[in-house]
Amino acid sequence: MPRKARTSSEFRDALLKHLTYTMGKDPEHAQFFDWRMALSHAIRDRMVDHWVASTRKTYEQDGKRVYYLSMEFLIGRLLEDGIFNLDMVEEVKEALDHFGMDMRTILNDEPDAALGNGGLGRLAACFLDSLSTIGCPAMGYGIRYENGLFKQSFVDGRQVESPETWLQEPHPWEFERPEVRFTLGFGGDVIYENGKTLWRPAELIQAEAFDTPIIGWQGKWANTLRLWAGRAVDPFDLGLFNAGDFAAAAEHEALARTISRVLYPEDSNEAGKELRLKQEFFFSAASIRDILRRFDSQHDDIRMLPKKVAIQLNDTHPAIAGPEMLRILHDERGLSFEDALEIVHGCMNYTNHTLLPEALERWDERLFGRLLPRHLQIIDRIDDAHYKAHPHRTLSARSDGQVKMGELSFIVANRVNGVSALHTDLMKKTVFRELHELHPDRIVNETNGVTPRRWLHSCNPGLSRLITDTIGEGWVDDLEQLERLEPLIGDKAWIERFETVKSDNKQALASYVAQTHGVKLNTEAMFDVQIKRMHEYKRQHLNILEAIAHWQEIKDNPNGDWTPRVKIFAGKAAQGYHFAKDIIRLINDVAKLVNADAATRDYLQVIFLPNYNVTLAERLIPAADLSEQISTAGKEASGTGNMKFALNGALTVGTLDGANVEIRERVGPENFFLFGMLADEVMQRRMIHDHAQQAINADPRLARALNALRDGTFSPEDPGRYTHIADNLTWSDYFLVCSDFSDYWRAQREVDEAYRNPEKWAEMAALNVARSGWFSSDRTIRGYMCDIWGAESLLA
Ligand code: 26V
Repeated sequence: MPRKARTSSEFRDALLKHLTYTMGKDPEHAQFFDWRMALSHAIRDRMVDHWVASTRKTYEQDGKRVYYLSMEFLIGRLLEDGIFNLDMVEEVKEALDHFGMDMRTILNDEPDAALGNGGLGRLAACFLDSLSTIGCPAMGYGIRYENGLFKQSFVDGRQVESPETWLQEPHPWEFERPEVRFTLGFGGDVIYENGKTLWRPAELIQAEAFDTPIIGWQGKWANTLRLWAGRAVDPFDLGLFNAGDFAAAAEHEALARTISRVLYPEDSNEAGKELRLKQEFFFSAASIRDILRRFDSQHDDIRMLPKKVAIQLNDTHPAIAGPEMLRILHDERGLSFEDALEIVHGCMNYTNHTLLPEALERWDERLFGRLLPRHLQIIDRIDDAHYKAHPHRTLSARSDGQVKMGELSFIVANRVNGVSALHTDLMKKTVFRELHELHPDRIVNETNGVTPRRWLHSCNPGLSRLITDTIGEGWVDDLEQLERLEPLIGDKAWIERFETVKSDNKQALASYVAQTHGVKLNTEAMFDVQIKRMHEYKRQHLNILEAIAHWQEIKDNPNGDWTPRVKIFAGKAAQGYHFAKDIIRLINDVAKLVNADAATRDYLQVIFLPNYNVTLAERLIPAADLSEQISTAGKEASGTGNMKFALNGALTVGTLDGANVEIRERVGPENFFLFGMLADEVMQRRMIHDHAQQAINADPRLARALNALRDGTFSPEDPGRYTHIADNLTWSDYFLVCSDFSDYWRAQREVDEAYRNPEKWAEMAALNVARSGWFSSDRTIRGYMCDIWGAESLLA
């Protein structure tokens, strides 16, 4: 029998076996869910073989291991990812065909693992993929949230949140590890006993491990994502139960579970803050214990730790890991404070992901001291040691009644990195200016990247096929090979195939939108896409204001020669961020009016798709013509969506912010629509007290669009609904929407002009693809391995 035929019948048998013995169903009665679970288990079996082999090799080689501590891992769906990474697409299709099942339907049955908010969490997921593809021995540590990021729907155009319940049905990818449990404490006292300082926590809780295998490209290596779940030390108080207090008897259990219940509870009230700090300590402390336990199982000299362990703090959320490790080494293991600090410093590194002042973590020292009294003392000693080494400066982690997690992370870390060239530069000049002067070699840059497996090969099979037909398959784990497409771009037949891929992807998106939302999109029009979290600095309101002005102009001259556009938005707003929620509502109200306008609807459509998540991004990005990356310069640390769009052949309209700067450099300024002030111009502009009014006075289009917000054009039933947005933009406009409006308008008209020449547009788009290879997260991870971790691949 030929090999292929045998393997596919083997896989078919494996699938049937799981349907029968794992799910307890026969093919006649199985539902989609049963098929998906059976398929997931059959794929998982294949992963486990690689996983066990990788783990064994890691122990044998005893090289340096990397531990990536992150409060968020936005991994999305895993089944399709697994099938693609194991290169089993054809085999799976055949096996499902045999049983009369459609692969797409089965894959679409899987819920997203939405264990993250946005960029930071998705980056962590791309990094896991790259670490496994490269064969770097690594482990991700995070929290197994029972409820991931909320679901978003719209009622009368307004965002409504509902809980996300991905764990209500069995999750086939994780292995519960009841034997891996650590008991952790909160509160209590610090006591001094026989010359030793010891922490006696008042409240105890357990962290239980759940492991998910993370398979790399072609299954050559697999690492582990270990997520911690909260468990009660003593789940049930029989004494209370017998005394008749049934609620109190189970209270322990409920409290313990709360800790891993929700992703980022609201940060605006004291109770919420306390729970978040508890979550941070909970997963950091469990991870540190696990790391030390693993090290101890193979070594007996703790001084070797920095040679064997590199820990990466994904933002400051796990920063408490530093003081906790110090506490264990000093208080529990008896090392001198100085030696312990040196060891911790040798292991820890910190990535900063934002310069926004409101997002820099700071804890009230009373709250901090109440939950973690010993850690507060240790932070003081870290400050003292730092001051002793640099006596002429008073830079401390604890000051003004607060514990500053950014400063703490910087002082403890061996390396500190930013996530794009511009952001790293601004870090040195702004938030960490003084610390950078003291430690000029500590800050390094590692520009973000995205995994080409998920963000091209699997989400855009048409383009993937065209690329593979042209240059072979090597690009999937060596993305800079995309350069080899460049000579083909002048080839008419090739560029036509490239155009066909994009138009098929647009068609597919349009059918999906028609089916799910009942809106018919004009696929001849340019698909102009802005998808990301809702935030004033990301300026979705700049985009919609330009759309309003454009609509007004088309209405003035409905027989003009307009370039048709479909403006697509998606993104969630934080529950308590009312201004961002009002921008969503505004976009929905504009969509309602504009899409119903017979005079303009052939030229302009607007749609806001609900519940943006990884899966929706995978549908939208391959279908985009234009990528909106329009943040106020200096505010977006990097962006990673910007890279995904360029890689999938969308052109960017954007500011010189974050990684846009590097994207433009690489794809060529002639293939990028630039507008807006530069980061330093932004700072200058803010000094002008009436910058917004000046901009409005100078641009009648902007004035007219703002008037439409004020006069109730988009909310006739409630004319005052958007006055506050117009007022905000007129009187304060911190993010300089008005000041950048005219130049944005100019860039958008250039976009229109360029789109009218389809051949030229396709060439520019194809150049974006060919020149985006550097934005692979494989390149980013190699940078971390070399500049930060000193880790090596274990693949031959
Ligand atoms: C901060 C806060 C503070 C207020 C309470 C809730 C909350 C939640 C998360 C954060 C940190 C957000 C940091 C973040 O996601 N940064 C993004 O990181 C991406 C990966 O490096 C980068 O591409 C984006 O530009 C950056 O915004």
